[in-house]
Amino acid sequence: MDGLQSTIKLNNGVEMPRLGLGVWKTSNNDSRDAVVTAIKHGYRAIDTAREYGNEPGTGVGIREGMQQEGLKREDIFVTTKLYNGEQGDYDKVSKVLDKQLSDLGLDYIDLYLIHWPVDATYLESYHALERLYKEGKVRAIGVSNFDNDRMSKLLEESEIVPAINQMEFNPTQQEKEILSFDSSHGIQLEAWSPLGAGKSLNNPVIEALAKKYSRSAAQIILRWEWQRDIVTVVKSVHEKRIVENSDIFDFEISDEDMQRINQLDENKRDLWYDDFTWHNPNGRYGNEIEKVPDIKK
Ligand code: 1BO
Repeated sequence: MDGLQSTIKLNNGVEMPRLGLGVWKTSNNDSRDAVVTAIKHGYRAIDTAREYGNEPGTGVGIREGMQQEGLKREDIFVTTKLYNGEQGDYDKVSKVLDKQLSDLGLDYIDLYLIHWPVDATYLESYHALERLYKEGKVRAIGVSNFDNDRMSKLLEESEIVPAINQMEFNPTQQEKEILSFDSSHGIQLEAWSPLGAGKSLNNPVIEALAKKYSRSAAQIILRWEWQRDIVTVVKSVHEKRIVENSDIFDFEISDEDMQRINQLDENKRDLWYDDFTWHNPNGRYGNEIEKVPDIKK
């Protein structure tokens, strides 16, 4: 039976949970609490990033959640990302990863992604990730926000095919070309902003389907993504929503209704690399790095 512990096999054989908690735009304290709550309710995948500024809080949440639920490290799948201003050669990236591991309080990462394809550095950075993967510091490597041109170049000039491309994906942004290109190369698409920053929740088609299936709009969208075989990370810091977002396994959207959602695609991204520079972890999209209390022993 499908559930929060259902996994997908990545192209290197590693099993990754198909639905997880994301902590973008969340403070350290809120990340810690959300992660503990999510693990308590069965989530097994946690997605953070250096850029979010909340790896310390997320790490405490992971360790506290594991302790409370009697889980082992291998029961949780942790994703984090290499931030734009810290991309570079192996020596540089290796030090950054060590810092991220120390902030998270973990000794390996399950999935390490290049957060954005900084044109001057993404190839060199990916080669560094390949080496870190071979050294066993990360169990899988991948990218985020790579369009087909950048992905083609990466594939031509590297040895290991990325396991994941994490993209903005939701009913109004379905990344058809990227999805098709990535799938044809064995790269799994993963959704960030799966609810379209809340916009898709008020879409009349989604609202009508929510009524028809007696589900929330968020559940309809997350179930649609599930049936599309998209790996998804969804953010919430509220226990009720964390539970609601994962309660999508006891109903199925019909083929016809799946098509109705597929037709909502406007191919419009909310955020794209070319629109901004993004080098400050405490800047426009980051949180202040706070002192976060360690887990209660
Ligand atoms: C702009 C950040 C996207 C999610 O990682």
